[in-house]
Amino acid sequence: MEKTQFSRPLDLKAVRITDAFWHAHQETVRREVIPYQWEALNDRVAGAAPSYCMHNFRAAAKRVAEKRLGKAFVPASDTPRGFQPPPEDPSQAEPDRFYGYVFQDTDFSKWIEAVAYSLLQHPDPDLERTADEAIDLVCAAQDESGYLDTYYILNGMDQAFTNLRDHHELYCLGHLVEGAVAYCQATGKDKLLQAACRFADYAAARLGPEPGKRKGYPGHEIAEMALFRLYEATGKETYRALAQFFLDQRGTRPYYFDEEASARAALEGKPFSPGRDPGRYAYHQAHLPVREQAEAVGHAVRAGYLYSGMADAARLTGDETLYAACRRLWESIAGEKLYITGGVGGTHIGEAFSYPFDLPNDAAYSETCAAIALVFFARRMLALEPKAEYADVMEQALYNTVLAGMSLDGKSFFYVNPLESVPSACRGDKRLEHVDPVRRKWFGCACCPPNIARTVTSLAAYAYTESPDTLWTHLYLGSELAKRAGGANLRLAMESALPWSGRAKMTVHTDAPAACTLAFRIPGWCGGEPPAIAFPSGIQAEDRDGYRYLSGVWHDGDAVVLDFPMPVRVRTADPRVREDVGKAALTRGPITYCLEQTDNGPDLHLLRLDPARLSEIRPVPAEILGVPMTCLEAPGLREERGDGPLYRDYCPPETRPATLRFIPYYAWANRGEGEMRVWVRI
Ligand code: FUB
Ligand code: ZN
Repeated sequence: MEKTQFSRPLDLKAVRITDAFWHAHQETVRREVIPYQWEALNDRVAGAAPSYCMHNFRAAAKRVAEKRLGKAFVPASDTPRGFQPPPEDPSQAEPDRFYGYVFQDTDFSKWIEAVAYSLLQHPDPDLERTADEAIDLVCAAQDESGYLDTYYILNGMDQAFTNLRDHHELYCLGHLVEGAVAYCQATGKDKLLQAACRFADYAAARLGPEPGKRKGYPGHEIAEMALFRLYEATGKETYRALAQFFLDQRGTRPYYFDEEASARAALEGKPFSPGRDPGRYAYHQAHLPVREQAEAVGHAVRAGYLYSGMADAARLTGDETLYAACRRLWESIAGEKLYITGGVGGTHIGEAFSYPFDLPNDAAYSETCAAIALVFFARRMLALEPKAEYADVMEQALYNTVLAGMSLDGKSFFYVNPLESVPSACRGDKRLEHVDPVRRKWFGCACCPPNIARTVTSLAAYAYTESPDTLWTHLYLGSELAKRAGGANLRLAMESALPWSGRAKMTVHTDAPAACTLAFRIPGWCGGEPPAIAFPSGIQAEDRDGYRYLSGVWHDGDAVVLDFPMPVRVRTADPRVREDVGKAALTRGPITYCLEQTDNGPDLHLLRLDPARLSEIRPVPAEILGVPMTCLEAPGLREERGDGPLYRDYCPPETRPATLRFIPYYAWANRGEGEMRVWVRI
């Protein structure tokens, strides 16, 4: 790993997405999700759980104003611990009380981040005004000390930072920082950034290696990568040092989470015992110092955010041991714990990674946020070393699980993304209690919808990275971008037919001949078939780590035409994935496909692909809710259910021919409730 070779995402201001596929999704987020989210944050959505997010900021702003006037703090007599159940009817809310989850503030932070990215692509003075007013309220809720977490402002700041394991203050700080940096970069307005810096300064004054400071780290990671981002945005070393401290401290002994729990118990005059569950530290990835970790474990979102922070640190410091840990963790995920939909998290117990190769389809957790966390990690690994394996997984997660998290109309969302769904089982089986057969309008714990919004609106940040003389294309998105290289101002126009066909073209516009390298990922989904890549004569080509490097002097009007084979691939899983034995999944390009009851009738488990006719599987153009896409038709068989007793003597099942119609996984559950499955018998 050579630090000099690190690359970085393009400044979002330098890229404009024109892509037919993704621009449509960005528009859905802009037109539907962002306004809807704002209504949800303000408890104005009929039929959806009120968020109380902005209510909490209003209540905290009132408290802060009263404090300034010297009014004594009187906590509610039943001061809550953790989740504070909100009244169903927002008009019943008490103006001084906190409601919802301890991390309710992050609903705002993720919303403002998505707003920032959206404003970059699509200026909107009304939305910007709403955002500015929201920022005024959030900033009014900041304590004079810089502390800014409404849960403790309203329930007693003397308790701040006493439960880092469970109470998410550093998670709130992390999301606030992410939103604030994005909003400042998009609009040039730094009011929220100043507030985020003050909160980060507050944290840095109380947490760290120096004597007198707490030796704690986040129970839910994100502050690590957010503080690295804040450091890069402001140049202030304090933030880098705090993020680095969080990484270095995690998993060391004595366990900080036990120490803080013990201190709380002592205050209450209660005995403390750490308990004997060996998994209690792994849930928070605190079972080992980060440089010793080798297996992705615990809560999958937390894990992905931690690994992203570790990769940031490796990039900023060139720390080889951190890089090696990132590599091992990446291999653990990609080699043993990744769904074919790009989802992660095989068990709902702890919303977590399960043991290697435990990837149940119906009971999958595969939280939308966890796939997003994996996208973050992949992007950071790409910045460390451009290897197509990272971009392949990033693309797989984006086009499948991340997109499946949102309905095609942007009006409902999945939190859990199973690979097999039978609605009656979801309702009848305790094991599947966490699985929704259809998307919901909103969630009490609404982490996923705003996470989708901020990811989809910032997609350009995942498509490219650059170094002074090289531009890497990781994702093929129709886009226009600017880059300075070889003493010239380049404007590059990418046209792409993905994900439905493998054709893409990059045209170079330049004000002077420019010596530089354009590197293009050769997607893993080509399946080993060689791509056809045409480029101007005089340009040198070299293949490395799944990228075609084209180097030389580029002239105005030069073009690179890429034609990637996009065969239908019939995929099987490692036989250690017990649930997939005897089954196959279909993929084409970055898209993973599934069967739905609407197209294929009920009892999808009785359908089989015909192994003798796999070459006949063909792509067919289709529309779902007016959205164009490519579906697949495959010759297959349907087993007859037959009447008879529960158990019967074996005889070969009767079958009849059936044409199996597959749709893209991301588009499932848009046509009412019904069965779905990705892995089909073969
Ligand atoms: O705890 C904050 C977020 O809520 C997590 O990332 C999600 O898994 C959900 O539990
Ligand atoms: Zn989530």
